[in-house]
Amino acid sequence: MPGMVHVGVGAFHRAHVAAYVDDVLQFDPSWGIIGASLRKPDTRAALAPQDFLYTHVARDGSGSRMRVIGSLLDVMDASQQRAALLAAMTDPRIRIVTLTITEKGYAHDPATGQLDPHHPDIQNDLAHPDAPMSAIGILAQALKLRFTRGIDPLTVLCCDNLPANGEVTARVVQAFAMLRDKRLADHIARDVAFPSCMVDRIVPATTAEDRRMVLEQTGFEDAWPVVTEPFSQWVIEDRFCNGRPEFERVGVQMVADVKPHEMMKLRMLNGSHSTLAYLGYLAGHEYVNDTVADPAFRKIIHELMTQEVMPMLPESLGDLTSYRDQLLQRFANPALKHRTWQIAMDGSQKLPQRLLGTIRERLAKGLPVTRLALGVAGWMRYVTGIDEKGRAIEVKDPMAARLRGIADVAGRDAKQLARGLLSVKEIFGEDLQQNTAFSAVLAQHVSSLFEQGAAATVRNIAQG
Ligand code: CS2
Repeated sequence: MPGMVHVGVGAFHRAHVAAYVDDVLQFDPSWGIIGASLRKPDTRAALAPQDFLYTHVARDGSGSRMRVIGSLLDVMDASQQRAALLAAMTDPRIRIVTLTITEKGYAHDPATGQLDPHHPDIQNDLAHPDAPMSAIGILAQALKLRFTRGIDPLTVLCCDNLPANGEVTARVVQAFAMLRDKRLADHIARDVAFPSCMVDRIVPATTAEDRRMVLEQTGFEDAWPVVTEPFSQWVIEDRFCNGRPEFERVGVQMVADVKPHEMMKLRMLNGSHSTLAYLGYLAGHEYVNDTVADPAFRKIIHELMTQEVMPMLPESLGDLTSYRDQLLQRFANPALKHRTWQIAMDGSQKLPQRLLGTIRERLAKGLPVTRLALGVAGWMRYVTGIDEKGRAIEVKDPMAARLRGIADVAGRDAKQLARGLLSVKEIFGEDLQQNTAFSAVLAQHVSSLFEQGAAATVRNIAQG
């Protein structure tokens, strides 16, 4: 029976939340998931012929564990099935909506977390509130229909890698509702729960090779299996407004305040990931595990976490050395082919919570930011769109054109490139461009990346 709707049925959802819910269904069948894809019909097309069942492969150097996930009851293509999706979202049996729509799906300003009312999707959905296209517009419409029909509200559970992700979601949905109808905005503020949560599982995009491996090992042709690591973590704030599964029975941590966990994960895992992605890509590494196999890269990531990130995290988290060591081991997983290019995507939406928060706190205390700034400099060098051999980089980012424009004006002038990109307020806010210590270390790193390349720059810093 359906109990949840999930918006954004990508590989991450199918490897993480859908697997937890599959475990829940063993003892409580009322929480099946109706999925929706907002942009592409491909997930529905692949999974419908196989009844939305798919193979889940968790693997590392020691082997793999396969299972079939049965928690997805349907996957709708929202652009073709909007009415059906809104009908599902207003079904009283549906009590939770989960989201993985990536950072850019929130149509917010990454530096401030506020809704961007000029965003084209938001403009579209304000003009056509009954036929929304964005996740925010769809949520607002579903909440409105439930409200006017007297159906209990939904809990909205954001599962994207944003700090205080529930608060961000609440803020943008309320701001959007306010532009439509104040009564709706008041209802959302009063009655709808938006718990924050921390999600963690590394899930590279599925490849043709993965499909071949599943066929070979199971004898079944699966159009869209997911391949992930054995590790999985989900920490949720226990604030639901209309019931919830007994998540604690399937390994989910239910807590009163998720902030320290989120901060730890975003700054340690994702901060390291982005740093490895930009510098690794520039140094010619296709995968994360190849990048950390290079001792200089491994060393700077170890130092980045130990010296620059860990001292700034809340003391309540305790000793983080084993968390750090486990991360380094997870990055080195030889069975996951996680492309640096995949993680490099959408940097404008990722840098603030992954690297810039720690940088701000350290600068305020006069502490050095050498390695964190190297990650940011790697991003600056990457968004020029030309690699170290003079070939084009396919930079995927909603701000790619604007960033490329700044890079084209700067050419190989490191200072100007750093200054130009630092002035992008949506990423760096107003403060960081005025910090001379930060712009100086950035310009120095960018210059080294231009002159010596990423591999040599990383080696020099690793040697101290
Ligand atoms: C990665 C994340 O693509 C990325 O930006 O850093 O998807 C990362 O793999 C997950 O957050 C791990 O939980």
